[in-house]
Amino acid sequence: MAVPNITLNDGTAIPQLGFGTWQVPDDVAETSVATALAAGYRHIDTAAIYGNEEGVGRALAASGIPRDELFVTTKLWNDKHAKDDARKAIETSLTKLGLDHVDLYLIHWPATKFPGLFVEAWDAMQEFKAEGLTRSIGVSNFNTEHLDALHGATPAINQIEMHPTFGQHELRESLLAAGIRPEAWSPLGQSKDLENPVIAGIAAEIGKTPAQVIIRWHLQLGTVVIPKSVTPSRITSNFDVFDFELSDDQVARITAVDTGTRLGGDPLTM
Ligand code: 1BO
Repeated sequence: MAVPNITLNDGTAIPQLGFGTWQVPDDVAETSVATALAAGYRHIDTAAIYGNEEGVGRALAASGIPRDELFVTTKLWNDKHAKDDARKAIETSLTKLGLDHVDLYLIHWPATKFPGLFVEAWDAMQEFKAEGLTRSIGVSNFNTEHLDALHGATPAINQIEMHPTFGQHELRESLLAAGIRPEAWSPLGQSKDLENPVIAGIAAEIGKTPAQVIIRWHLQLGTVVIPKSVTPSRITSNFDVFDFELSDDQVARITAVDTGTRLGGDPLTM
């Protein structure tokens, strides 16, 4: 079954399920992205700081999939928020990816070491969009105060850490209300949430894997989700989530496992 597209606030369509590549080395990214594309994924997420844009680019090129059928995201790193640095950064990312544009360019973190400079980065990103270097622009790891600092701008996406034990439900709902699409990184809680008894129980009830249950939960909450794996069978099974639905009760039981425990970096210090 086809991955549903979500229309972002600027009219761009994004496949709701994508393939994440955080912590995947360049050579492994090439083979993993090739496996993902063969399995049917068309949305690939990388970042300059991941150090794997070249591997991702090689896999995209080798796939022979037409560019307009792919959705590629990359991200601007924290020490490149000044306008000229941001321009060099997107140009470098495009060269490494072997593309003339990406589909989504994100400010990776608010970068508290450089207070407020993300506003300058945001202005630069608007230029990149106008010039066609990226189709959409957004942010990652922004809380509501960071978003407010953008003076009424509405990024297309806010990609944040989100998984059952760290659901960020208040932020997720406020993003949806503002027309900013939430996107989940570490959507499986770095595999720790797979062991959660509620999730394992629902998986057993319906004959799906815990990862499939969690991915389905994200999809049903309206989140864009980018699970990562380097294991071919898991890459494939994580994509196989469109032939079943969780009941409202199952969604609510998963939502209730939230402990508010963050696994990755904190936007207030990164
Ligand atoms: C430092 C990277 C977090 C996920 O993009």
